[in-house]
Amino acid sequence: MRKIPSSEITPEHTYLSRRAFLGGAGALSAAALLAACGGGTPAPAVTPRPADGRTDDLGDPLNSLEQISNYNNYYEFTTDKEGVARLAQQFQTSPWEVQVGGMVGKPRTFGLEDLLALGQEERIYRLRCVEAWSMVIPWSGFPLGRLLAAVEPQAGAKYVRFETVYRPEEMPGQRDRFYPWPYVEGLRLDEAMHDLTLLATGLYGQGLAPQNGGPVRLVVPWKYGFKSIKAIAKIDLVAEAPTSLWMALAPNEYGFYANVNPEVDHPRWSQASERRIGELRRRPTLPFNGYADEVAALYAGMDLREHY
Ligand SMILES: Nc1nc2c(c(=O)[nH]1)N[C@H]1C(S)=C(S)[C@@H](COP(=O)(O)O)O[C@H]1N2
Ligand SMILES: [Mo]
Repeated sequence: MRKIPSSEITPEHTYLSRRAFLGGAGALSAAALLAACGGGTPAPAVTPRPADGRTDDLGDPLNSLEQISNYNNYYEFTTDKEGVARLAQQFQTSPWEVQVGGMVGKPRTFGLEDLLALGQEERIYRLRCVEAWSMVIPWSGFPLGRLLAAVEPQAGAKYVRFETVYRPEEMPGQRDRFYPWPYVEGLRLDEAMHDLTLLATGLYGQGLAPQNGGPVRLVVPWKYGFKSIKAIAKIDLVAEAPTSLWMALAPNEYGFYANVNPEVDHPRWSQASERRIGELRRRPTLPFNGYADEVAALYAGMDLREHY
């Protein structure tokens, strides 16, 4: 099996990263990080520490709003996780439209208000990045299946393709032509219709901040975090499996499925364990990120090593 000792720093982009490092994730002062909390988004309420006493379904505490909003992967802004919040402050999340089309009976453009009208429930999910760190996040949103049902998928539609907004003037990382922007992700239609699959419009009871993918992003809790595409501008029902940005960049490292699987290592590090942000000791990674009871049946009969 592809096995390489894991380390604390195992970024998704490392093998092609000379440019990322040249681009310079400069050292941000603590003051700058704190200052990043204001700006274009509603200021976070008092940050409870540790979190607010609530837990996920496995009894583990929520990560704090401060942790969730200051440690982000969002390559449209920067590859520096602690620098995203500041760079995303000016990002315009309003007005916002999501175009839903492709193989559907009723194509439609949804404004953010239309999305909010589809419901707002809270879902406490683990987010497990392919880099082997994780958090517990209280999202708000609604099952994606509700939106898909509203546009009436046609019989030939087998996959859903998602696209992030393309605004290089606001997203400095998108000016780096090395990446095949815009960010694209995809799900099989049955995965997209699964009740756990969320379109998130908030967290900790607030609107979704730009660094977390505001105003609307996908959350697929049993898959590695990169599937949970941020700042969605377009959703299409399609016949063939879409090629994601990560598949296009490194097909041997990032497959279409990307189900969390402790038994299938990344070519450059182990996936057997992970570091929960805020904890010192690593913890074992769970099959399907702990959601196997709910989702394993989606993959019955599939070789999950082949379909990574
Ligand atoms: N458009 C877009 N979506 C994205 C990413 C990105 O770089 N661009 N990063 C992904 C990765 S690798 C992870 S782990 C999660 C991180 O979400 P968070 O910053 O809200 O914790 O967002 C995912 N969605
Ligand atoms: Mo990630």
